[in-house]
Amino acid sequence: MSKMYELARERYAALGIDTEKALAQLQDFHLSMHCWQADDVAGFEATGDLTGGIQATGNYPGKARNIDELRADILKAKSLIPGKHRLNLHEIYGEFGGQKVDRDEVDVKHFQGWMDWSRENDTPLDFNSTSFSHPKSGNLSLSHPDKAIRDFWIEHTKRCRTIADAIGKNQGDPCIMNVWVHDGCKDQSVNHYMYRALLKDSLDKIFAEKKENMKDCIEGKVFGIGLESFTVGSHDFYTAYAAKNGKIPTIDTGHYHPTESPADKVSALLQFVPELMLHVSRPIRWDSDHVTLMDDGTLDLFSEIVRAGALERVHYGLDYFDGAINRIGAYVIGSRAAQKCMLRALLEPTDIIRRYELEGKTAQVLTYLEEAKAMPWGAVYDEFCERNNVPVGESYLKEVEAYEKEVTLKR
Ligand code: RNT
Ligand code: ZN
Repeated sequence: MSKMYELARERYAALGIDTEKALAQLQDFHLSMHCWQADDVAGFEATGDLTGGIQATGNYPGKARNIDELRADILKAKSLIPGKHRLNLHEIYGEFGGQKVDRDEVDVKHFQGWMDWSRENDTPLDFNSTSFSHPKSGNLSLSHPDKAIRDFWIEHTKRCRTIADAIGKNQGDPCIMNVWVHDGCKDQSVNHYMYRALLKDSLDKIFAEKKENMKDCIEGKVFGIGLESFTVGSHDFYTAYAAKNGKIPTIDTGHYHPTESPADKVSALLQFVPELMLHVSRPIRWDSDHVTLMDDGTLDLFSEIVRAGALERVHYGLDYFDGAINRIGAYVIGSRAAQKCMLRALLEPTDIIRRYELEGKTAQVLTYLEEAKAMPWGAVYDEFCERNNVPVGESYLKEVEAYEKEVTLKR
């Protein structure tokens, strides 16, 4: 135990906070790392461009080109992140063995290798259907007026649920499956009621079959690039759908109006839905998917979860993809930043602040919130890294740089 940690433990104890308890809670805080930072959301179909209103910018050398490279990169990143974490897969990351497997043909067998990998590496998996980057996606998929196209995507998403269920069974822990579709209109349009009725109907068909080993999440957003005027799966649409059907809304922190607070959704939604999925990201001016940092928005989000006593009701996915920086570094920086936000939330002297708030003593509330910012939480995080045998502080960079030199720059 370091001297710094011992001092920190005493300072927190004086506020009634047990740092050992916070460390144990942080150990039990599992991120679902998104596989798609490793290759800028390309996947293994090799069909071409990223479409569906999302964009990865930058051309930093060394992205993963195949499943072996992707797995190696993920394991490298995981070795520099304390704790045990999950991996979030998209359907386009299946093991297709060089065959063309269309989205309505995908099968559990294409993920058998991932399931084996998951067991070997003690990394539970989560899953996502993939409606973007495909000739049949266009501007509309599950809400397409053409029944044949809708049916294609319904079949795809049903198959993804079957795969997620097999994954959940394999790992003895539910696989969290996210549905995000980009459906929308670039310009003025008048058939909104119809598109949303079609999306509702498609979702009803997709979710009709009960599955024991997976959980469904649905992710709304404000707009996508090239689909600026209208989004079929808006937040109102999915919030209502989730509340009515007991589904899990996904809060992607880049999917709201710039001054809207994703953190404020937590205590509202959890009154009506069983659980939440997060896509923690960092939007710069739009849903730009910059690497997560320890910023106010992320701190607020995790603090609201802890204050709501909802740690166990939330799944902690990451969702960013920056093609302009070292991608292993991106994983490590973002994952560690998310952990730091959670640790700071766990170390907040909330009981004291709650009492002052109920007594109407705002200066006291602000004092404790402000002073918490300068408390020695960094020493507690360093201790966490040490106990988990991963590099403390910026020393992980040496390993990121060595891996770049020896592996990714040779690609
Ligand atoms: C897009 C959504 C979605 C994707 C991933 C790749 O705006 O955030 O979650 O980022 O599915
Ligand atoms: Zn997302």
